[in-house]
Amino acid sequence: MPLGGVRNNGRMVAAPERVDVAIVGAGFAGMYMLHRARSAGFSAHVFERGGGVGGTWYWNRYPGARCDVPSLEYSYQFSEELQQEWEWSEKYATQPEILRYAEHVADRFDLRRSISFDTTVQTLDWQGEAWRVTTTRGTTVAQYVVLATGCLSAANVPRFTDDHLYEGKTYHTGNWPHEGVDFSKKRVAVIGTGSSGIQSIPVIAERAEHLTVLQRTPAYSVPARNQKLSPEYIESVKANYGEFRRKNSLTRAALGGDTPTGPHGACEVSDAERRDALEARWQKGGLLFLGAFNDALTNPASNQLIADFVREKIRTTVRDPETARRLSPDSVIGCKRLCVDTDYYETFNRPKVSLIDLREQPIERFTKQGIVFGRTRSSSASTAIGDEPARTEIEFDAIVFATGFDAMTGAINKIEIRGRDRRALAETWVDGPVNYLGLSVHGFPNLFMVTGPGSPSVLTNMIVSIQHHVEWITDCLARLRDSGLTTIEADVEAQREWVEHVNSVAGMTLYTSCSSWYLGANVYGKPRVFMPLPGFPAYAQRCAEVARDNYKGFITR
Ligand code: N01
Repeated sequence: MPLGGVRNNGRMVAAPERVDVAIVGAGFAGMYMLHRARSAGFSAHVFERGGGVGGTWYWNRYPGARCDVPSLEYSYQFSEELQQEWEWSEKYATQPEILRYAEHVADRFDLRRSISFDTTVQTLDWQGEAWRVTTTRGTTVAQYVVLATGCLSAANVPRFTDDHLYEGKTYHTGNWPHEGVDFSKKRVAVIGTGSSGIQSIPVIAERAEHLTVLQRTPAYSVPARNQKLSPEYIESVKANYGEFRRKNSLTRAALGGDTPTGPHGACEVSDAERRDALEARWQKGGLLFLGAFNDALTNPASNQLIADFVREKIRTTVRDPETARRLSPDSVIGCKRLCVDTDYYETFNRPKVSLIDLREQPIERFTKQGIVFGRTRSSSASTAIGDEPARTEIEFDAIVFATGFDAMTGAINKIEIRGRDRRALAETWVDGPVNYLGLSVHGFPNLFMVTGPGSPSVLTNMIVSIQHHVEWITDCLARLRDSGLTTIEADVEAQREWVEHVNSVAGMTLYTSCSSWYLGANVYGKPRVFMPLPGFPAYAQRCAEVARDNYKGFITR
């Protein structure tokens, strides 16, 4: 069952035989790493499997794809000229606009001459003093390697019985054809209702003859309230961009400094006050909905009240009570990443959209024309969902997999990485991705991760975390050079303490209470370890202290 491919729009740049810093990935992390390393006087080269820059925004071209962090925040802050000259058009930028921005950055900072596109890094071998980087096109020796591989870049494509028999078109949201897909006059299925599904479903529904949404777990979604940005608002942010950025970096998720988290717990206020606070955030739209109260992700009772509010919104939006019931999650809100939508729940009021709850009607097998759905005991009383009777084959012209990613470690594990004593990273990580500061792994000298497991990464505005990591890594490399040192590696004891710290911070929250991709629970056989560290400001402070303390917890030689 081949999934739709992508067109290559890159150009070929040969990699040097030797380089100070080899960078894997030309997304926002890899591009900035290249720029920063060069600016610090290092030779650097990027290897990118795609045909262009942009990383996640290069691959995720599905209908409706846009960022759910406001564009004035989801952008680099390292260059005042760049942030002043670039004009975002909407509160939440679309994928094409973000990709244009990435391309602009690549041109503006003359990055492309040091990027080999269409080049996949296959193995990394530590040679005692440097890394041998083997790609699909050759070999380069690098003193340092930076993995800028992205947290959500290895597509998760679940296998189903007889899926090879299906003869219609199949697509994964994270690997969308560059030429786009015309769904008009097509009977389409979307599998998955995470952020990608929730963004694409309303847009696919516009064109498709019929859309069937296959939902395993309902997600919580809040309205985006996207809008054009007014010149006055842009000007007001740009007039004091530094302060705007500073305020954002002081929040837990490094975003939304202008809308601070409410000062109370949800149980500490009256019903009317709670409703007003939640309604105000609902009307404003976006991820900061969860910041109405300061204990949304620490107090189960508060979380329940916030979840009740959203369930009521679903009930009052979706006209068919059965469909509304099926769309209503019963889990902890925010445990899986909150989704942000435009007309998601409203879409289920369209006669040409149906919902199949896979917990009641599981996918039994694929056929030449479509999917056969089974029936569970709990669903046997009701044999129909929307127009579709239970235990039946439904024909589809196209099936969209919005089934997510092997997050945080997936792209790293695709590379065969052998460190000191030829030990494989996959072996070191067999019980979970041990690391120090989310930046480094014991036994793998001179290897850095950008927004790796163990760092706040996906719980934050990614660009803030990326910029922080890149700057920390570059400063570290410069300090080593200035001190006449050539290798750095995480100390095993510091690593053990760090893993314990991440687990204990995560354990104080409700994040660990559901089967999320943060825990690796969406990928069969993946160890269940909560990977990101909640809380950007404390993390950034710790990294600064480590650096000030001569890279405490690292062994340097
Ligand atoms: O992936 P997901 P995503 N059978 O893992 C279902 C970021 N992002 O691509 O919940 C049936 O969230 C799965 O069901 P379940 C953002 O951080 C950001 O949507 O596992 N269903 C779930 O419904 C986001 O969190 C933006 O039971 C199966 C869905 O597929 C992250 O990327 C936009 C299945 C996967 O949801 C990932 O989002 C898009 C199976 N075998 C993404 N396997 C923005 O900035 C999986 N599913 C807006």
